[in-house]
Amino acid sequence: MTRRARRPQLRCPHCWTTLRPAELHQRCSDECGEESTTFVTAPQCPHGRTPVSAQYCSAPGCGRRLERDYTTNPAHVIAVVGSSESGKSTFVGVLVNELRNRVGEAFDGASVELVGDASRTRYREVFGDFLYRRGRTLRRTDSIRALHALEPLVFMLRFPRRGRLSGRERLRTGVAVFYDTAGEDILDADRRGRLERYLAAADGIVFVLDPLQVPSVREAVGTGVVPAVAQDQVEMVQGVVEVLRGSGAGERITTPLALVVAKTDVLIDHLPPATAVTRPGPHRGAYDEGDGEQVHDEVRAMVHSWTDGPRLVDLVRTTFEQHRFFAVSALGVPPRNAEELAPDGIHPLRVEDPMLWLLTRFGIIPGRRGRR
Ligand SMILES: Nc1nc2c(ncn2[C@@H]2O[C@H](COP(=O)(O)OP(=O)(O)OP(=O)(O)O)[C@@H](O)[C@H]2O)c(=O)[nH]1
Ligand SMILES: [Mg+2]
Ligand SMILES: [Zn+2]
Ligand SMILES: [Zn+2]
Repeated sequence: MTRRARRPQLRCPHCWTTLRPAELHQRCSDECGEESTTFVTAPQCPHGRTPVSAQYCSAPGCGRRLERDYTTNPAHVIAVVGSSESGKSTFVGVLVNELRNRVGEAFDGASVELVGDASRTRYREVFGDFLYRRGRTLRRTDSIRALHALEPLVFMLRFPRRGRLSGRERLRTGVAVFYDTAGEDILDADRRGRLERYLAAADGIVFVLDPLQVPSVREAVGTGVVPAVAQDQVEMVQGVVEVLRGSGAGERITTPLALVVAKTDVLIDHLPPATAVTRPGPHRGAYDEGDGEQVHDEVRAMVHSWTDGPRLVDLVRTTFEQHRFFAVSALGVPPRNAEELAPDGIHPLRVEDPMLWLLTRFGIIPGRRGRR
């Protein structure tokens, strides 16, 4: 397993400026009551009082708040890309909920929490309230979401990990930063510059493949809620490759790529009888590599059978040093219509798999080779 050397510097997750820790700003606490309140990080404010613990980006025009968890732990940036309406936002929204609520159960003593009020508010307003309180789909026309586009969701991950030699349990911590891009970002030349910066900074990429935008699949599954768009999935992956190359990536791209077939609930009747895709993920206390490989083989074969599938499989094989296929259903069942979710709620299937695989790449959780 290759793990990238950690960078000594820190990057602002909002403006991507690289900063040295000593360059970060701090602010006076409310009690200080002085007019001029921003200063270069120091134990005390210029007025001799204790500053707020958070630090702030010192890049001109940014000044965004960086939580302590972010500035003191190695950060792993995960970019979520894919065509319009492929299910990226729903995937992120459901995954965050699963990580916060269920990962502690599967990984004894682990916790995953959104960091800072900005991330928590953004999650609630953009994802959580729609999906879990109002039973609504995440419509891209929604103005709140447009406003928050490309804002990061920052998580703190804490996983207990037993030292190989000492046998002692220590907490492995890491920060993951999630970006949910919009489908248009890949194809629109004006937006590519921004996407390029995010992808260049990414330590892992989740590419969401929408089976319902593939002509052969769309034909096979028939009616139901189908996306208004049908973008060429190969072209989208190709677009991401071009963006990565534009930002200086070499012939073989080293950023791990998770290719995630979304919306598997619509494929149920078309999967092989003993499919691994519809049984719940078995990852408890570690990422189960055997299961991961089985799903990978099956999903790769499925993608291969799609319209233009062989081109897609070939493209990722020749381009990405580390890639793996996944299959998830964020909702578990198709939505009732374009606006409303099914009345019995959200029952995700394998939505955590890609994230757990990436966490093994980052060295935050262990991978386990089982008997199979
Ligand atoms: N059947 C099914 N539909 C889903 C699933 N996840 C998302 N969808 C539907 O797919 C459509 C698009 O979902 P979004 O999450 O908004 O897709 P997106 O990729 O973020 O779209 P843009 O932001 O426009 O690029 C919505 O109608 C969702 O309800 C799923 O797990 N199963
Ligand atoms: Mg979206
Ligand atoms: Zn900044
Ligand atoms: Zn002060």
